[in-house]
Amino acid sequence: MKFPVFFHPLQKEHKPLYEWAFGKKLNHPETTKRIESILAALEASHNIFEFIVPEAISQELIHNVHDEKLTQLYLTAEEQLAKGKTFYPSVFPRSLISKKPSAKKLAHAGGFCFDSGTPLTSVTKKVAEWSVACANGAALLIENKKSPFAYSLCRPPGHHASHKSFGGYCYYNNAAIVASRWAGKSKVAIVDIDFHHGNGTQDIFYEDNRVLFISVHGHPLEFYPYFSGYEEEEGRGKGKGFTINIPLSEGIDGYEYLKIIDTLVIPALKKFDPKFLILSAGFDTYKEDPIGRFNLETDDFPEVAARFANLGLPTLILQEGGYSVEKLGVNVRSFLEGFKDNFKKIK
Ligand code: Q9C
Ligand code: ZN
Repeated sequence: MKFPVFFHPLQKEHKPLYEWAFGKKLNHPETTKRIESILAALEASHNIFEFIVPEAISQELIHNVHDEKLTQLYLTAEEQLAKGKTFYPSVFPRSLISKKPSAKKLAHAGGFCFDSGTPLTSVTKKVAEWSVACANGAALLIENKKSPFAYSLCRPPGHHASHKSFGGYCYYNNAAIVASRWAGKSKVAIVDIDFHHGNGTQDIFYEDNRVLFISVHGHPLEFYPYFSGYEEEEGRGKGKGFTINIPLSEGIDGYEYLKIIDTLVIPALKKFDPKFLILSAGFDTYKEDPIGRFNLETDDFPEVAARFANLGLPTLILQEGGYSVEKLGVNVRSFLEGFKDNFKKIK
């Protein structure tokens, strides 16, 4: 059996040009070169990977997780922005007595957004929907037992997007949308191995005991998203204990990283005993990544993947970050091959 890979060509139309960070206008790291790099690497191994174009999804699927106002705002961008024009929110309300933002006014977008790196365009709604569709297509294949695992080339990524806010290059939370549906029937674990804390996914399931969320990331005292991902965040109410944050200092190498996976992540997963596993797979942990500050090498990725494959769980692997366009494709391929080679059968 080949490794199923979900991708829709319309995801290529997403072209954020720049981001505002530290008072500067920077070239946007989340470019179409990223998918080109991944597609080229996987296509070069077409004897191993099978490409599948997903079917469209319903709005309802998205609104199991996201406030309809978020969709309304993306629709406003679709209707009001000329082709190629971008809108960057620059006022973000903080006051508890502030007026509720209107999803019909682009100038109010800051009311649904938490950073200045995630622009709206006329295609935001469409591309974000196709990214969800990839995740959903892969999820359906797994739950229908057509394949024990699948990879979804999600772009834009999702793990920073929360119930009613976008940011961190993310518009809809692909992982959370699948997890929320699966959690209706079975226990689900999400392991987030992107360099950045998956604040959106954490928020969405913070009071939920059906979804275990584990994130291993650069310490938020130093790194984006700064305001979440601390060790003491461990869930609330009946969700207490079902969020696990493992912030790490910069420069960590593959050996140290794997030790964290082996001693903290895998035991927590075994204890929770989920029926489904979702990997929020970011590759900005790579040593040459322009944003991340860990030191993982290409050969470390199959090792990381092997740890999860050994669990023998139905597993959905979702693309999150990873900005070394030179090596991103090779790193993704190494990870997926490592996963496939070590997956025996569903336990
Ligand atoms: N230019 C994901 O990896 N900007 N999002 C940092 C450095 C935000 C990363 C500033 C990073 C968001 C999905
Ligand atoms: Zn990231």
